[in-house]
Amino acid sequence: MTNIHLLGVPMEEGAGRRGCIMGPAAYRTAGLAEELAALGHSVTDLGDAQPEATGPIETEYTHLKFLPEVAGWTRSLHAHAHALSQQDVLPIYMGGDHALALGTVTGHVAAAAELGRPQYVLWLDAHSDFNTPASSPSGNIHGMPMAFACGLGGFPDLLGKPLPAKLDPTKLCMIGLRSVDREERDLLQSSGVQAHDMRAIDEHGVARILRPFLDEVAQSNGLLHVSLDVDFIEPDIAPAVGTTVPGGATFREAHLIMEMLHDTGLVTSLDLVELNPFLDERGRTARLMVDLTASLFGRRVLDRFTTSY
Ligand code: Z70
Ligand code: MN
Ligand code: MN
Ligand code: MN
Repeated sequence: MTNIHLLGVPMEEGAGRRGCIMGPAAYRTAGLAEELAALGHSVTDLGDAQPEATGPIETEYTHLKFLPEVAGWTRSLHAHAHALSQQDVLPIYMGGDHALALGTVTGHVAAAAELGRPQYVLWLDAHSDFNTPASSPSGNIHGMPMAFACGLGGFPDLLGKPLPAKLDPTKLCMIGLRSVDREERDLLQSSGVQAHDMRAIDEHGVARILRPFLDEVAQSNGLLHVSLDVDFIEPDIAPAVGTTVPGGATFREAHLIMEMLHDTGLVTSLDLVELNPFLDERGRTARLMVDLTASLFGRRVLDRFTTSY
């Protein structure tokens, strides 16, 4: 039994189009809390977070969109994540666009550093979201959170203070990549991120990619934050997302990852991001995200006492 705390993050300013603000309401309507409770967990819905008020944020990068709004969310979510990590709870951040990870990931990294434990991040996304303000072609800040968390240069004062601790890029594993900008790719590869594109899934399967990373987290007594972007999944089955990229993870690949994560018991926090209910078809994407979350929290077909066939 896990003590799960749900926190709504109705933000959309990091994304290129509107609608993610409705994400938390869609997860509630799709029954996320009820499904997790039905699996035997204790579930508390904390309601929705609010952004901090900020003044104008200085930067030479004038193409950054909604910078004061995103900074307000980053400061608020960093504080929420830091505080939640000091309770005996597993937070689920119901987004909201992926810029929310500017706050959630940096808050968990800061808390892990205080504990003296390594913080790992599993990033399930079509995009690496590893742009810096200088490399970003769009100015959409949801394309940048992992570069920010790893301490790359050029960012304005999003957090209202220096980063308390940087995410070690070698402890960041990305699976599902199929849309990475040119300069972003150079940053990603020179930083040493464990980046896996869709070709890697085709050649090896998700289990062979994920297992060594989970083994590493376990062996180093690490904490594990999972950040699940809707566009990780094939858009034919998960259409409610602003940036659809064909060739995504299948229903079965996505569920297998969730089941493997559950079996390890390693996950300590979770983002559900980029759901845009305005673009959904009769709630199917919201329901799929709820079902995937249920797999991560123990829903299964058969109990497995052995992994060898
Ligand atoms: C592009 C950019 C992005 C999500 C789109 C796209 C980033 N690399 N991230 N959708 N979730 O604008 O930086
Ligand atoms: Mn993303
Ligand atoms: Mn602290
Ligand atoms: Mn994405």
